[in-house]
Amino acid sequence: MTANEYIKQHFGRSMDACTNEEIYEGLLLYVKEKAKEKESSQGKKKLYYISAEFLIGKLLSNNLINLGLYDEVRQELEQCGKSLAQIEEIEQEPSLGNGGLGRLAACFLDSVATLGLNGDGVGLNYHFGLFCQVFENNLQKEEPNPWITPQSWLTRTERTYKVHFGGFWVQSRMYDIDVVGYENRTTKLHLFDVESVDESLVHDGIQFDKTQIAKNLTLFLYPDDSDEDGRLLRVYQQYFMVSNAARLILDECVQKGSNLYDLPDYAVIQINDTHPTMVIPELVRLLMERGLSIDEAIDVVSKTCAYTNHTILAEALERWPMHFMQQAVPQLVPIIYELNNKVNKKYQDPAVAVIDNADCVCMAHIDIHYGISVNGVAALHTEILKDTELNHFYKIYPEKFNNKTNGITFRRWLLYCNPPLASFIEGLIGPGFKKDAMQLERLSSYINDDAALEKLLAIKDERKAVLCEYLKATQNMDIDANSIFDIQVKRLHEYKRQQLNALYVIHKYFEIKSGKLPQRPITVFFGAKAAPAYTIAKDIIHLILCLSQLIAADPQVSPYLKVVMVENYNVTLAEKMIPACDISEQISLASKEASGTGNMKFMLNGAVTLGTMDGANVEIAELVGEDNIFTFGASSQTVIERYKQGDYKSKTYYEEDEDLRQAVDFIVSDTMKEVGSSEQLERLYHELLEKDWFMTFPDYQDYIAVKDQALAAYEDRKAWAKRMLVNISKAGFFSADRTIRQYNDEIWKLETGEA
Ligand code: 26Q
Repeated sequence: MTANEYIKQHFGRSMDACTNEEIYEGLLLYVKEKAKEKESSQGKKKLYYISAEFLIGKLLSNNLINLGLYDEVRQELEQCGKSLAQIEEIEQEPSLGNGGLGRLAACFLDSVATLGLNGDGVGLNYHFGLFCQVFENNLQKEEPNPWITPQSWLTRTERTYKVHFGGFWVQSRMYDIDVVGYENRTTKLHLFDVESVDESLVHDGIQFDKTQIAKNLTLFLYPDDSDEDGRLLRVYQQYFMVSNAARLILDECVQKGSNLYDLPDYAVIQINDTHPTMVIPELVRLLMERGLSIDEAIDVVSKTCAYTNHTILAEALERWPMHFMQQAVPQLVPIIYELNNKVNKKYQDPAVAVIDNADCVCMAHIDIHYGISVNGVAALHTEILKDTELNHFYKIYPEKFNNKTNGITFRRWLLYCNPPLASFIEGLIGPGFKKDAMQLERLSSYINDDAALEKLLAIKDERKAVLCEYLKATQNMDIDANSIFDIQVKRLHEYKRQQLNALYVIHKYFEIKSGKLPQRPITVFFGAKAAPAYTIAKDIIHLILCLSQLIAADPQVSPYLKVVMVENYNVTLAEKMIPACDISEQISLASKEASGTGNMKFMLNGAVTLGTMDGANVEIAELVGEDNIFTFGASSQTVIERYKQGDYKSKTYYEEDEDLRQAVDFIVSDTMKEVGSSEQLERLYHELLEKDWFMTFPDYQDYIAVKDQALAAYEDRKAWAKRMLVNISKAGFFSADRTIRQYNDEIWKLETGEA
C-alpha cells in the first residue's frame, strides 16, 4: 500500500483533499506500520543503551529515508501540490537532550538499527524537554517546550512498574519510539513516564513546584548546570530511569531463558555518562531480591555494565551528597556502602573510593570499579583521562580503558539534510558511500576536476540561499547570501569560548570603523542555549545580541559585518545551518572539549574547520592534513600545564596587548551600554579581566590571525573548493556506523546481523 492509499483508507479521502495536519498524521501512522513490519529482536544478547538524553530530532523524513520510502512519498505529495517540507513543519521537535551527549545517543540508535544489532535505548519521557529559548531585550528567556501531540511517535505500552522512593512510590509506564534502521531492522527507544505527572504544575515560563516529585518527575530535562533544589530532583529522575530500565532488562532476559547468574550472556548495558550510574546498585538490589547473595549480584552486574565518559570538566563529574541518596533512594544506601567497602578493602586510596571525604557518592567511581569498560569519546580525550583525570583508575585497571571516537549518522547529517550534495556525491562515486562511508575517499580523485569543484561551490551557494530564505521566514532576518558564512552553533559554555568569537567580532568592528574593509562581507552566526542558572553564559548571549543590534544599526559597518544569533538553536536549525556553512568554528580551550560532533557534521557538508587542537578536531586535522584546516591556539599540554602552575593572569595579557584591551574595554563602553544592560556587561567584563578561567586571552591574537588567513583563503575559490572536497572525502571515519562497530567488536560483542 502506498502512503496515499493508506491515507485514503484512514481518512476516507485522498491526500489532495486533506489538510497538512491530516497528511502529517496519516504519514506518521503509515510509517509506524511500515516500521513495525521490520521489528526484530533477533539475537540472544541485547544492548541496553541507557541515557538521560536522546536528542532525536524530527522523525518523519528520517524514517521515510531509512525505510526507503522517501522518494515515493515526496512524489505523491508533489502530485497534489504539496512538499514534504510543508508537512514537516507540522511535526514538533522533541527536545530530549542538551546537546552533544544526547545527539550522540540518537545517532548511535540509528547505527545500531542500521547494522542490525539487537539493541534498544532506555530513557525518560520528558513532557517539556529542555526549555525553549526566546530573546527579549537581548536576554535569554526560557519557556516550556511541549512536543507530545495527540498523534506522536510515542506508542503507549502495557509495561508498568511500581518505583519506590523514600516515603512514597510512583507508577511508571513505558512508551516506545520506533528506531528505524537504514534498510535494516527496527529497534526501540523506550521512554519511561510517571503515570501521576501533572503538566498544570508549570507556571511563569519553566517554574514549577519542585517538591511534588510524583507530579513533576518527568516534566523537564535538566540543563547541564542547575540550581540546588533541581539537583535533588535530578537524583529522583535518575533513579526512576534506571529502576525501570533494570526491571525491563531482568524481565526480558528471564523471558529469554536467563537464570540471572548468566545475565552477562543476555545483556550488556552502556551507561551514557554517569547519569544512569544508579543502575549498578539497583540491579544488585533487584538480583538480591531474586535470590542472589550480594557478592554474587555484584559479580554479575560487574560483567554487564560499561561506562562512557564525556567530560573532563571537574564540575560536571557527578558527586551526589549521601543525604540526597538517603532521602530519595534509601534502599540503595546499604548497597552503595558495600560497594564502597569492597573498594576500600582492596585499595586504601581515598582517590578511588566510592564515597569521598565530603560524604558524597562519586558516580564515575562506581562505574569504573563495577564495569567492564571505560571509554573516552576521542583519542585525545581518552589519553587525557588516562594521564590525568582518571589516572588513579588507569593504574589499577589499564585493560578497562579504551577509546571510541564519536561519530554521526550520515543518514540524517548528509542524505536528509543536504540532498543536493548527496546526489552530487552519488553522481561521482555511486551510492556505495551510503552504507560504507569510507567510500567517500573516492572523491579525492576529483581534486583536479574543475567542473566538480565548480559544482561543489554552486551547491554551497544554493544551500546558503536556502538558509537565508528559512531565517527570513522563521526569524525575520535579512542575511547577505554572498557573504562568508562563519558559524558557531553549540551549547553556550565558557569552555567552548563563544566569547572569543565575540571578541573577534569587536576587533573586526574596529578595523572596519578605521577603514580597513574585509574583501567580502562576513556573517558570523551563533546559535546556543545557556543553562538558565548559568549567569556568565547568559551574559555572553547578551553580549552577542547587543553586538548584533549595534552593528546592524551602524551603516559604516553593517555592509561588511553581520552578527546573527539564531533563536532556540535545535536539531531542526542545525539541519539547515550546517549545509550552508563555509567556516566551522570549533574553538574550545584545548583539552576541554571531549570530542565535539558538530565539527564532524560541518566537515561532512564541506565546511572548513577553524579550530583548536582539541577533541576530535585533532583527528580531523590528521585526516585532512594541515592545508585543509585552520588551527590555532595553545596545545592541550600547554593548557594542562598552565592549570597546574595555577598562575594564569588574564590581566597581564590585557595590559600588554593594546588591541585586546580595546576589544575587552568595548564590552563596557557607552556605545554598548546604549543597547545593553550595564549589569550584565560589567559582570562579563570583570569575569574576563579577573578570571578568564578558559583562557581566551592567550589565544586571542593567534585566533585573529588564523581566522583572517581563513577569510583570505576563501577568496581563491578553486583552492577553497579543493579544501571542501578533501574534508568531505575524509569524513567517512566519523560515521557512527564505524563507532558502533567498534563498540560492538570491543565491548558489547553482540551477534551481527548485517545484510
Ligand atoms: C549533570 C548533572 C546535573 C544536571 C545535568 C547534568 C549534565 C547534563 C548534560 C551534564 C552533562 C550533560 C551533557 C554533556 C555533553 O553533552 N557532553 C558532550 O558529549 C559529546 C558526545 O560525546 C561530546 O562530543 C562533547 O565534547 C561533550 O561536551
